[in-house]
Amino acid sequence: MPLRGWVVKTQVAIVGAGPSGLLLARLLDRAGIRSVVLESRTRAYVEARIRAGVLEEGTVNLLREAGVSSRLDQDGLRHGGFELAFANGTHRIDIEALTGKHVTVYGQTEIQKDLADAHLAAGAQVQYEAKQVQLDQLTGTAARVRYQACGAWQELECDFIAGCDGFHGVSRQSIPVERLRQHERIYPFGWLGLLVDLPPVSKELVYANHERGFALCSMRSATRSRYYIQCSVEDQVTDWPDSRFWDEIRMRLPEPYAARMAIGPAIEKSIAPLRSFVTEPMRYGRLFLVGDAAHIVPPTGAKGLNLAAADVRVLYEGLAEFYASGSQALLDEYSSRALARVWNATRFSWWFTALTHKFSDDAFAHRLQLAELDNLRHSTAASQAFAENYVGQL
Ligand code: RFL
Ligand code: PHB
Repeated sequence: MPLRGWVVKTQVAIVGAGPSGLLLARLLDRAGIRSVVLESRTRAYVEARIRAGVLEEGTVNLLREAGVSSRLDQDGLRHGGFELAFANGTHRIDIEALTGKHVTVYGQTEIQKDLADAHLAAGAQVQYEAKQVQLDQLTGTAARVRYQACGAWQELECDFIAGCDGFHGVSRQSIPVERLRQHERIYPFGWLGLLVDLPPVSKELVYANHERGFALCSMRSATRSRYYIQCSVEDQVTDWPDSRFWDEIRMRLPEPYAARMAIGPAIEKSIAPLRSFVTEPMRYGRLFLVGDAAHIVPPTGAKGLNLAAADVRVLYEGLAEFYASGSQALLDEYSSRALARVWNATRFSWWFTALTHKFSDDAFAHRLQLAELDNLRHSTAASQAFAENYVGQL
């Protein structure tokens, strides 16, 4: 039976040290608001996960406000457009000309390291390997968080809990089911991702619609490429030796791209299922759900991390106002403000996935996709709507 430790008082308990948890912790710390971050995994595990790569301007601005952008400002790649590949050709969406905005390519793993380094440098800590996290008294006068660390039970008493613990975390599950509405779409395929230390096939991202399935050419730097192909949900990584991956992705790209693609041994390969998922509301008493704990979008629109950062901004503004003036007005608006953006990104990610992926062998459905893609060549209005959604709202 583990020993029982002291009860520690803090203002905000943050569950999860992914990008949303650490970003919130940095912003609160700079505003003089005390927090404790609990993470169930080790720092090395959290930093090894290869995930997002495309940041909206609003996300970059928030990372700047949090004081963690020096490497991002130096190494982030500014992208003013991307390519759509279909019917053996390409069409460029010039997001900069269409919206006046751009996106930044910078890996989530790097953001994760920048945030953790900045947190440590500020003298703050993350409790890694916190086990059996339990949330309690969420509608009482103070919330409680119990967890095991270093062989003992620990307890936090706090004003608020930020549930930043991702889709499989404990926070959402701590809310009585009858108090939540959950909306879900599971897609009948996954993404097989491969990371390789070779220059990307193109200076910009290439999203490909092909009758064999979707493919995406992305990157992390001028010498590191990130590629994805649509695969079956039943597939295992072992079904996809590197040679099969390279053969398949080249078949799904227009000839000139396939011909010049540099191929080599993968340094990481993984399969992610695709889902759309939204929880409403995103608050229960003193608990606020943030990022993937509240919502998941398919990665096609590159919105997951950007939505997580947008939630953090709204929650941070509410907490800052509360601790400055005692007013809960902004905190009371957290769920509705966050959900407006979440539903728009859910709509866009679903639409972009439907436009580019193979759902069945139905040739009619594929012809409709090609007609909609072709319409982007001719319609500035359609291209502009696409570009506005891709760069996101500020
Ligand atoms: P995370 O990153 O899942 O972090 C949650 C953290 O909580 C910890 N945890 C717990 N801690 C304590 N107690 C518990 N009981 C806990 N349970 C879990 C976990 O260990 C973890 O450290 O959620 P967060 O912070 O909300 O961040 C969300 C983003 O990670 C996610 O939305 C993006 O990665 C999604 N995503 C993309 N987003 C973009 O904006 N642009 C992209 O280009 C993009 N590409 C992607 C993606 C996600 C992908 N996969 C693998 C799902 C590409 C892929 C392939
Ligand atoms: C990535 O580089 O991981 C990436 C880029 C764009 C997307 C999704 C993922 O739409």
